[in-house]
Amino acid sequence: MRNGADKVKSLPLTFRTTATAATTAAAAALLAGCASVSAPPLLTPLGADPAVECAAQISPVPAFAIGLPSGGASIDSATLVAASALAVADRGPTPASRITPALPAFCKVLGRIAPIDPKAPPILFQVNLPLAWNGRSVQYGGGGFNGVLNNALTLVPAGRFDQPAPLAQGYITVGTDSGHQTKPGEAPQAFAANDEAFANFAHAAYKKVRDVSVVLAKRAYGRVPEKLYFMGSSEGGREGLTMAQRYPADFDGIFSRVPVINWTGLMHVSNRAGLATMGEAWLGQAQVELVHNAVLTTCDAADGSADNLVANPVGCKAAFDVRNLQCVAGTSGDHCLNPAQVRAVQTHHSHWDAPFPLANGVSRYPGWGVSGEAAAPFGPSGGYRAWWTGLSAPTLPAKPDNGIAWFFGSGAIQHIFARDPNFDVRRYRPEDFADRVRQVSALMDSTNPDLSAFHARGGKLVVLEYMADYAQSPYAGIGYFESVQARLGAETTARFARLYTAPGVDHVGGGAPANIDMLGVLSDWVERGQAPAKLQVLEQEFKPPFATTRALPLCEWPQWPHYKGGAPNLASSFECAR
Ligand SMILES: [Ca+2]
Repeated sequence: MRNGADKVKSLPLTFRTTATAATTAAAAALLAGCASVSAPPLLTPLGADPAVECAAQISPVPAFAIGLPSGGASIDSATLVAASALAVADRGPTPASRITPALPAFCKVLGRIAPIDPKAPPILFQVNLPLAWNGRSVQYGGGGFNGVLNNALTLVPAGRFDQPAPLAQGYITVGTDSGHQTKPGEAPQAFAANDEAFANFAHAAYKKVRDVSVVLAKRAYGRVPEKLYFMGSSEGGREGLTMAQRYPADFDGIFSRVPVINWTGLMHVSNRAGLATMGEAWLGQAQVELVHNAVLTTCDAADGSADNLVANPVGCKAAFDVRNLQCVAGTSGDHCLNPAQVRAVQTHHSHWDAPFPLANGVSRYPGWGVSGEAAAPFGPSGGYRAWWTGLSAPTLPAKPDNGIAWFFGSGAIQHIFARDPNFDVRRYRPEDFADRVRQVSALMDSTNPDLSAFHARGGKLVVLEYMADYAQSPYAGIGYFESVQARLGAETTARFARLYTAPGVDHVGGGAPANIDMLGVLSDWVERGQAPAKLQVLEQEFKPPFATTRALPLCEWPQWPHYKGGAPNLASSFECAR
């Protein structure tokens, strides 16, 4: 993953000091004068001398300042980093990863939170302190199984390419490795052998790092953040929901993009996805394109606009029947699917039922949807090949070019549920590990529909699902949101939470318009009481000024963008309706 670290010049610290933040009104007014006229934020400088103040961050944070049983935090380094310029890479694992946003000079604080179990790894964190602070913070969520330090310097999830990163807007930004570092050659799930490391990954690390970051803010600027935001995608989206559910007092605004909500279900259905494509059931590139094109033939024009976008993926899933692609008896080849391949796609589209209730009474993981099946597999990644089928049929143990679902799912069964790295997942049955499955589900699944405490404290939540996501099923997020509505009532839910769905977009934001300034949307809602309305998602060029090539209205579930006439790349040509 690219970041700005290789582009910035670090200024070594030559002295230490105990100076506290100077927040003189004159300096704040001077800085505030640079902001917009309508609502100038009061910017707080990082001390009269930022180098001195940055160096002062080096002192430890005691365990009692952390709201969970914990060791204390120590600061490894506090470094004033020079400003860095915008850069765009030719390729990257995700669209947003190609953009390295411009950053102003800032104070980079690296540290670690000591574990309770001496065998557990520390929780590493990075807190970036702007030289002119807007009084708020943004904590970044992780991805996959984490295990790498998130530097919180990138675009936020779904962020527009043409907008500044939060740090450049004056936010403190916060990232963590969630309490383990994945070592080269080691399975990404191996860390879970240690219970404290696993609990950190599940929820505790994000809470502990949040509490440390508040102490650092107070130390640096003389006051705690007025508003705290959490923005995460995928695993990071799960972390955001987990914060709203477990620590409802801690964040004011949370954005969960493509969240891995029912984590236990997803790991089981991902393992199933690999098993379903072993042997002759595996789909190669020709078969993937066959399914993709058949979906487009069935559904593209049927939504009103033949624009290579399936705008109504729910209706399309109901209309599409993969059995129509089955080879007639006695034939085979790239123009049709063999019966095993047809069954594999049917399995992929169908739900998975746990043999007993998981956390919060959830026992079903919904099947995947349709559209975007043949999206390019790597850089940016999407479609069946990246997540499901890979570039070769699944093997045991998984090979690097197998689908990520198999890599993640079979590894999770082995390392986390069966707790045997060599376990043969072909004979796995959840019933045989029922206690452990329930234990993991209680830790990991962010399926608690009771967000009343988060609502009562004024918290705001936005969930965004991409409907061509093959890493996790967008229908899991839809199911979760409907469970919140069922619990709290649709009217109450609408006062503090929204679910949006964007058609044609893959897990990482490619394939269709996906970009939106959700930090701006959230802060308008949290700080000015302006609920989200008339949102749009953009597809943008990968070069400054990042011109918009296509836009769509971003519709609240269960609406989707209906074509009403005009150029199909303009949002004004569509309207949200059921
Ligand atoms: Ca269409």
